[in-house]
Amino acid sequence: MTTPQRTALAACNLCEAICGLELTIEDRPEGPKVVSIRGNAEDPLSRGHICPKGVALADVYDDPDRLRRPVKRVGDDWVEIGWDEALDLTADGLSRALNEHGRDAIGIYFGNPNAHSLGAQTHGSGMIRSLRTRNKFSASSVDQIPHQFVAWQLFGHQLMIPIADIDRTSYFLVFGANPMASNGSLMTTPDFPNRLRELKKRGGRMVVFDPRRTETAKVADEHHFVHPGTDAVVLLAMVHVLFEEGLTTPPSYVREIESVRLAVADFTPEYAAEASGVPADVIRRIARELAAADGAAVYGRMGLSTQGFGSICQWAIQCLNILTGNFDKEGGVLFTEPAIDIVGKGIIGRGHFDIWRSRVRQAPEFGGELPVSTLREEIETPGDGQIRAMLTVAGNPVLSTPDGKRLGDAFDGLDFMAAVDIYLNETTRHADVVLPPTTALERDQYDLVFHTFAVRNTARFTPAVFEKPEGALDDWEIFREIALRTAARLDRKKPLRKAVTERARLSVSPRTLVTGLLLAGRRTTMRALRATPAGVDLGPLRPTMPGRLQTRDKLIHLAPDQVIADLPRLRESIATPAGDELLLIGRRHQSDNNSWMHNSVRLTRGKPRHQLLMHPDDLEARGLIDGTSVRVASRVGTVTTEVRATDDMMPGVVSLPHGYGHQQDGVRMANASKVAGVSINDLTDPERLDVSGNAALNGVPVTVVPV
Ligand SMILES: Nc1nc2c(c(=O)[nH]1)N[C@H]1C(S)=C(S)[C@@H](COP(=O)(O)OP(=O)(O)OC[C@H]3O[C@@H](n4cnc5c(=O)[nH]c(N)nc54)[C@H](O)[C@@H]3O)O[C@H]1N2
Ligand SMILES: Nc1nc2c(c(=O)[nH]1)N[C@H]1C(S)=C(S)[C@@H](COP(=O)(O)OP(=O)(O)OC[C@H]3O[C@@H](n4cnc5c(=O)[nH]c(N)nc54)[C@H](O)[C@@H]3O)O[C@H]1N2
Ligand code: SF4
Ligand SMILES: [Mo]
Repeated sequence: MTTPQRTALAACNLCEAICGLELTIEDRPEGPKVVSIRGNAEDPLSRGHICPKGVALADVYDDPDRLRRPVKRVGDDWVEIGWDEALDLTADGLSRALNEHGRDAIGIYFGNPNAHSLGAQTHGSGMIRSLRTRNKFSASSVDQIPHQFVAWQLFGHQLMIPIADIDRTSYFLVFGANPMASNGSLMTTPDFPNRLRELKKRGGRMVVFDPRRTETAKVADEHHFVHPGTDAVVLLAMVHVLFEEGLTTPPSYVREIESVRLAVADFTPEYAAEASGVPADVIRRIARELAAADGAAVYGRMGLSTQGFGSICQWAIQCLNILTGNFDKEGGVLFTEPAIDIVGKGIIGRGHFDIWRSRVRQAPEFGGELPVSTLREEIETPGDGQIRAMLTVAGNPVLSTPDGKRLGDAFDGLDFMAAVDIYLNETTRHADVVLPPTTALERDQYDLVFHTFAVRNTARFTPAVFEKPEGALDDWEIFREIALRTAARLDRKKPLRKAVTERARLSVSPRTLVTGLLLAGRRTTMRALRATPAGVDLGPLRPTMPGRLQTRDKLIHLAPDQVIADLPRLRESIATPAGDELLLIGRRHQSDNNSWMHNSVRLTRGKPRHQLLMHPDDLEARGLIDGTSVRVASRVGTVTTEVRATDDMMPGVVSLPHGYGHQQDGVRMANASKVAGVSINDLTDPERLDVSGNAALNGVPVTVVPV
């Protein structure tokens, strides 16, 4: 007898592409089983796209390693406990730190999957605020803070990030991004391969700058190697050429153009060529092509934002878009008009900078967060304001932030640590209690974040595919309970009436909130979205300037002080010779998902991909042999791993993926021994920061020697 099958629509929450999926489900006696997953061709944004990770979404749901009930640490063991006990333990630990040591005694780290969960978006910031601390950290400062820092200064809001109009552009200039593997970031572009094919069919071109000949570089019309960390001078030299050759056509609402001209005056193509390895004539030609193209978009991502000059890079990119007349133009870069407008409606604040600083290093906050590179010293350095208790939510900073392993050691010195997470991993294993929420298929999803960064305006509400298992909690319910139970234990209790309104506010479900926000936005309704579960198409990106600008005078001031002031540091860094060290950069693979999908057997099958990639000439110069073990050392640490020779690497540059280096001790991962590799973040350096406070994960000087 065959088990009856049914289909259900789901939204993939594993990367920024937010693909629509169609699941085939068998309702077996022991419970529902997803038997296959494919892309939903009806989805107006993802158009049927799916990648290997999307297929593995069901593995998370089924994974025996995944936590389904809270656990607490008893000696070296983990014991399952009930929710009440777990939430009380958490509130006890957090409130004790607050009561005994003051408001900054709690440290909070929010990881990447929070951006992909509706409940985390609607209720996360409420919980964080209730804990009052200034010691707030997140994965943003190992990721995209330079984009936000520049958007805040140029456009008046940290999330006003111009999106490349990939579906209509005729010239796509890409620095330090690998959308063929990542499916785009701060540019939600599901089905990038087909979108690129269409671009080429229109006669368009893609040009890529990357120190590795990546999957994206290989399908580009043109690829140029660039020395890690020197993109800023290449971009500024392109701006220089625009002025030199009279190619600037900025819109009327842009000011301070003369200041930009002066700032880039000595960044000549010849100077840039010497620093970056990109020939001066290439820099000149591309600047001219940008100005001449009928719709060109300049885009730079992780390779640019996580280097020492991420903010200068992101600023220079916007200068190129704006000065060539490609800003707010079809085929250039445009702002989205999402059905729920988190920018225009002020749901997320504009941003601010340096209103306070970290206690030990005096690093400025951005948007209320401190650089995660300063977290360890805030835990380890005694004194007023020292972090005594930690709460991590959907993050694995031991593998994902600089000098991560030592951060893990620091966690062991805390009075208390709680983690909201679905796995016992390198980070959560240091906690006293772990609280696992429901996962993607068990909760409603509306993407508040990534519709804002998508290459087309669409809206989609996906109800939970599976009912919440008996006794399980969604992340927003966990946040509500942590907030309320901790508040109830504080020495100076809030008046009761306030606690009641607080409970009421935190008890409104994400679905209800979305319904209200859609009404206010007037572009579509929950009813319409329920009737069209594949998603509603709201059309291509449109010009919205200057009306949508969030700057107070509705003008763009193109020469922001905080970025211009960093130019001397750039010049100095270029003057310093690199010696005979190699520069380490990161990479992503299509079948890896930051640090957390390695429990999936289907994603970890096949050839190992953890190796250090190195150019054959660099191997030879060191007497190294392809495939053997090497010792890689930086200022911060040393790791031993295998080296793989490939001329896809620029000579002088080596690459390791992040999210590897799983610890077998205390981590629940049946697959752990099958996933080789080391953590790149045992080499990256918490002292290397961009002016925005973002970590400079790329371009780390290392030496490589035989073992
Ligand atoms: N060297 C180097 N370092 C990097 C990068 C790099 O390119 N190079 N990339 C950086 C970038 S861009 C990012 S975004 C960060 C990511 O850094 P993090 O956000 O710190 O780490 P993730 O690997 O995304 O870990 C996600 C965690 O969330 C848990 N999780 C998954 N789903 C859920 C859920 O629904 N709810 C809850 N509560 N938990 C869940 C997983 O078990 C895992 O522990 O890494 C950064 N680190
Ligand atoms: N399959 C998969 N997809 C993902 C993720 C994943 O883990 N796996 N993670 C998601 C997340 S959280 C993010 S933030 C996005 C990131 O999306 P992308 O930014 O597209 O992804 P990366 O692979 O980090 O690309 C960075 C590129 O920069 C290059 N690079 C390094 N240093 C430099 C430099 O100094 N200059 C230049 N020009 N290039 C440099 C690297 O070689 C690499 O090709 O991907 C998302 N999508
Ligand atoms: S590209 Fe893959 S991981 Fe990203 S949303 Fe689509 S299916 Fe999920
Ligand atoms: Mo990221």
